[in-house]
Amino acid sequence: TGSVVALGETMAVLTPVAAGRPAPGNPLRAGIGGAESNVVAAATRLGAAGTWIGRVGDDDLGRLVVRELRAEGIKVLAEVDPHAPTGLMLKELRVGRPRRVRYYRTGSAGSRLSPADADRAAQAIAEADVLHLTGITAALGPGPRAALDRAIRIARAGGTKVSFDVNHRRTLWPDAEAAPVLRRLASAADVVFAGLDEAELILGRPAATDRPVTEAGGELAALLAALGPATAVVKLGALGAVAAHDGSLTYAPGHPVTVVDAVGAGDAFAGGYLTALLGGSPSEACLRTGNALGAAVTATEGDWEGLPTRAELTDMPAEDLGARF
Ligand code: KDG
Repeated sequence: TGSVVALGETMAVLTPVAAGRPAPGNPLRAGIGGAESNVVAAATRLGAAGTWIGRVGDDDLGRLVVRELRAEGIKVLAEVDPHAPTGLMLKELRVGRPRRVRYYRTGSAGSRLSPADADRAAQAIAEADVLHLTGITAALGPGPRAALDRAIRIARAGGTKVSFDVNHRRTLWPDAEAAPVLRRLASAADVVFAGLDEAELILGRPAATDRPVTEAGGELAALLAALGPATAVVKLGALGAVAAHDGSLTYAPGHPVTVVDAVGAGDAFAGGYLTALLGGSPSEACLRTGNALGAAVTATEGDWEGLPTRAELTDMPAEDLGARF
């Protein structure tokens, strides 16, 4: 059912075992996370062939990243950088507040991505059905930004579709600097994913407030598609998502779940959507698969660990998801 390759930074993630600050009595659990590899993990669990291209340090955290991704059946094309450490992310688990992340990634191996990283993986990019990229890589600096451009060029030459998730990270760069770069990358993609606020940012206009958010989101999706992508998806969180595709709009509602950890939900959505798209599913089924995966990850701890396998997804009809978690 198709193949997905992604290029980006994957970091080690430290999560306090219990809610509250890290403390001697509240140890940190080590895991991994990265928007691009989260998407590949989602696709791989649904049966697609997945490849991750990135850089890690010559350290235990880098080995953790590589091992975890390989354990998921993902092909890892990682350059081990002897001059920079693997990036790190700390999850803040405060009682009664949504999960937040704090980055320790300045000067990390992943932030030293460059066009050479795309070149060394050129064959994997050219042979895949979809290349998935995100705005996080663009936020990491000029080298990673150039890596995105090179990867897109290789994909184009090889007939590989380009998927781009805006994934704007305000803690990495300000809106004014990000907007034109994200807009350019979205325009170059075949499939683009954006949250409502991200669509507003790159389109430079607010969503209409005088009609239901599903309609306002549909308008922004159509405007995003007008930038160039054949498919533009605007995610509406718990309300679901709307896609502009081939000149028509499709909406699929989300699933009410108890929120445990919403980080990674957008990646799960994108991975689900892309895998369904590769399987030839119509727009509405792609949205439903995306919504189901987003709900599963939201209802479980971790950025990607709660992703369902194909069998689990089949076992839990989308309509039942809300009741099951
Ligand atoms: O999309 C979820 C990501 O936020 C997380 O897994 C880590 O890639 C990440 C980032 O840069 O925030």
